[in-house]
Formats: sequence, C-alpha cells, structure tokens
Amino acid sequence: LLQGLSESMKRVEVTLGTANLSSDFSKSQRHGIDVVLGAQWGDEGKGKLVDMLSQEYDVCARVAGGSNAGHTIVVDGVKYKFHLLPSGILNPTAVGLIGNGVVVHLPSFLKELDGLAENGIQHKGRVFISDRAHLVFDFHQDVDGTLEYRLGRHKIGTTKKGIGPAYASKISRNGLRVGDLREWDYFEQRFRALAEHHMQSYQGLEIDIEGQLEYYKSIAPRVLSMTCDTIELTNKKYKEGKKILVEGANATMLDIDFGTYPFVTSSNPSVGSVLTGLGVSPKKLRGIYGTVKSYCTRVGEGPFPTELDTDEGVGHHLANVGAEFGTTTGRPRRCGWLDLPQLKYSATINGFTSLNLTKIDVLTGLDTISLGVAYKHKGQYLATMPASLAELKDVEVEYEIMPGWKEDISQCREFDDLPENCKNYIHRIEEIVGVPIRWIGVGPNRLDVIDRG
Ligand code: 2SA
Ligand code: GDP
Ligand code: MG
Repeated sequence: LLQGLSESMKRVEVTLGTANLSSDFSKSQRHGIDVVLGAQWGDEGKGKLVDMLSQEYDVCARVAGGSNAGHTIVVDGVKYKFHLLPSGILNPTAVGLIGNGVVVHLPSFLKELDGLAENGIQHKGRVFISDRAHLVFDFHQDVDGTLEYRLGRHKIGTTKKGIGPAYASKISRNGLRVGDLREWDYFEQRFRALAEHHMQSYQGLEIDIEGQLEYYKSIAPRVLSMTCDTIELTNKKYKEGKKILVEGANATMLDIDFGTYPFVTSSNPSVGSVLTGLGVSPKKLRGIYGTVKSYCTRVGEGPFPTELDTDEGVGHHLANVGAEFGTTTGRPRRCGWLDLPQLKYSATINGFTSLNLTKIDVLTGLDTISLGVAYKHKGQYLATMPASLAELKDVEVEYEIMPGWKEDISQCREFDDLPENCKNYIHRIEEIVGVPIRWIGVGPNRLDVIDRG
C-alpha cells in the first residue's frame, strides 16, 4: 500500500510539478525582442504565428538552421512556403534579416526571393543577410545524401539540404561565409581548399570547381547588395525602439544539444540560438513564445514516445485531417498524442512566457483525446527527459483520457466560444505545463486564431 501511495505521489509530482501558471511578462510594456520557437519536433505552425505577429513588427529575423526549415502560411487562401527567408517578410513594411547563425544555400535563397517577386511581394531593400552567415554549397547537399545512404537503416532522415555538412565545415573552421564574397581571391582560394578536402574525404564525390566559382562570381554583386553586419543593424534597430521578432526554425527536440541526439538537426533551434545567431544580449529578450501542436508530429527518424500508427484509427485521422506532409520534402509526418513530459522539458529549456497551441481544430470529431502526462521506465516514473535513446525508446507513456468534441470550431474567435471539452483540454495542458496558452489555432488561415491577449 505504501509503495502504491509513494508511486502515486511521485506521479502527482511529475505531472503537476509546475501547476502555478507563470505570468506572461511579455505583455508588459518593456521594450524587447520577441521570439517564436518550436516546442516539439518542428512544424508546429511557427510560420503562421510569425506571419500574424509580424504585422506589428519592424524587423523579422532568422537565427539558425537553413533551407531545411519549411513554414507554410495561408493568406486569403493563397499558400506561401518559406525556407530561408523569415515568414514575416509578408508584412510589406517589415525588414527580413538572416542572422549569422543561419547556414545559407545561396541558390535556394535567390530562388525564394524570386518566388516572392513573382507573387507580387516587393522585397527590394527589405532583406539583409549577415556577412558572418556560413554558406551551404551543393557539395554539402551531396555529402548529406551520401552520409544518409551510408547509414542505411540507421539514417537520420535529414532533409538532404546539406545542413549537417555545412555546420561541420563551420565548426571545422574551413567553411566559407557570405562576407567572403567581398574578397574574391580569398573566396576562390578557400573554396578550392574546401572542395578538395571534400573530394578527398568522399570517394566518388565530384565537384565542378570551375563551374561553381563562375556561378558564385556571377551572383556575388546581387548577394553583396543585401549583405551587411546584421549584429550592428539589429542592435541599432533595437536602440531606436524598433520592434524585433525572431522566427525560430526546427524545434527544441531537434536541437543538437537538447534533442534526441543523433536524430536531430545540426543547430540549436532552442532559445540560445537567438543570442548566438543574431548577436544580441539576453537582457534584450522579452516574449518567448513556444509553439505547440495540439498533438505531436515528427518527420525523419528517431524516438517518438506517443507515436500512433498513421495507417488507421486516430493516427490516420491526425495525418489526414492535419495534412501532415513535410513543407520542404513532402515526406509524410509521423503523428501521435500530445506529449507533456516532452513539452515540460522544452518549457524548462526555453523559459516560454506563453504558448501558441495550434491545430486544435484537427482534434475535432475524435471521441476521446489522450494526453501523455508521464513517462515510466521499467515501472518507475521518470522526472526528466532521458538522454539515453534506448531508454526513451522504451518509455511507457501514461495517458489521461479526456472526452472529445464534435462541434466545428473553425469559426471560434473567443475562448468562450469553444466547446466545454475543448476548453478542458486546453486548461489541462496549461495546468500541467505551467505556462499560459495565449493563442489557439483553429484553422490554417491567418485569421483562424483565438488570441487571449
Ligand atoms: P536536417 O536536414 O539535417 O536538418 O535533418 C535532421 C533532422 O531534423 C529534422 N528536420 C525537420 N523536422 C521537421 N520539419 C522540418 N522542416 C520541414 C518542414 C521538413 C520537411 O517544415 O516540414 O519538409 O521534411 C525539418 N528540417 C529538419 C529532419 O527530419 C531530421 O530528423
Ligand atoms: P512550421 O515549420 O512550424 O512553421 O510549420 P509548417 O508550416 O511546416 O506546418 C504547419 C502546418 O499547419 C502548415 O501547413 C500550416 O498552414 C498549418 N497550420 C498552422 N496552424 C494551424 C491551425 O491552427 N489549424 C490548422 N488546421 N492548420 C494549421
Ligand atoms: Mg515546418
């Protein structure tokens, strides 16, 4: 009996440990940089929040990752897909910054800019790229594919956009940066050395060095016209009282340090990258908005404790109603129930001031909704997210089962318009995670959102 009691007390501690909702200090008037981050495994709907918020911001910045990211925004039924550019660029008065922490594949960057122009979105003079941002070359993408191929059934499931190999060049100190294009001889010499190094390291890899150099020489003037010291620019804008929004890419569980290593990306998509990828002091941060899908998805390999089979039942419902396909690669996303031990871990790391709960409309029609509230391993409750993949693969998730709702909620614009069972689900998440849910997404369109202000 005593053992049972102590187990259930532990369970209460694990699930309700942070039941007091911390206040959202970002609502205060203090001037500061606001940040939108992914709280799960990505694709939570960060782009949509950034697009909504950006209407009130002067600067929107990307700070980490590269063209692996994919943000879909729907405005008046028109879909926009962003990979390298900040989604906030849709605000015609906002400036878009690509910070020093981003790795940039220039052909993709220029293509995305041209795509904007084709859609009638004027970007001249509004896009700036850091001279310190590292370059992703085509051969980095080839190497990404080769490494995945070599791993066979142990592959990471990368987007093959060359992200890992480009960050590897950066860390190995033989990478090239956007600003290197300013001094052609230096660029050429370092490019030749980097290309040779890769050809020596990967048998069979062929790089058309002369063709690549010719291409980079030809685009250099266009790229350099948008290149600047974004550290200086950001801090100057901050000083002038301009409103700055950071658009996180990927998500905390894909973080190279905090995620399910090695099934992660090669950057820090959590809050730290705002400092290292933009060059601002932590004292300047204000709102840290964690974006959370009302269920969980993951694209690529790696452990996923609350995963469901997407061929049938609820998993099939989530994948289909939620249209869960990768924005960059079109791959089907894996789906499962909302995982609160994971979300609490993410909230601890990032210090979310409020949450943006998206896609709750996708849960409409389910008879019951399961909420993952605790992890157990070998019969014992776990207080933290295990670092060991073997342990994480083996965790048993304890669920609370809540009644669902059938009413169409897509037109709801006030919290009180939502069905009682939907409100209970939201309240339970807040109670367990201890962070207020400010935004609730009820559809993909810009206006399909409840803002509890
Ligand atoms: P990479 O390419 O080296 O960063 O891949 C390493 C892991 O990171 C995952 N990853 C992502 N997960 C979710 N969304 C991402 N962006 C696209 C999207 C993905 C797509 O918005 O849908 O289209 O497939 C993204 N980018 C990287 C990846 O799956 C690996 O697990
Ligand atoms: P991101 O990478 O976090 O920006 O997210 P993605 O754009 O990759 O994936 C999120 C998808 O969900 C996009 O297709 C959005 O249009 C869509 N979406 C965002 N919020 C909502 C919502 O509240 N309801 C529904 N049904 N779709 C949403
Ligand atoms: Mg995405």
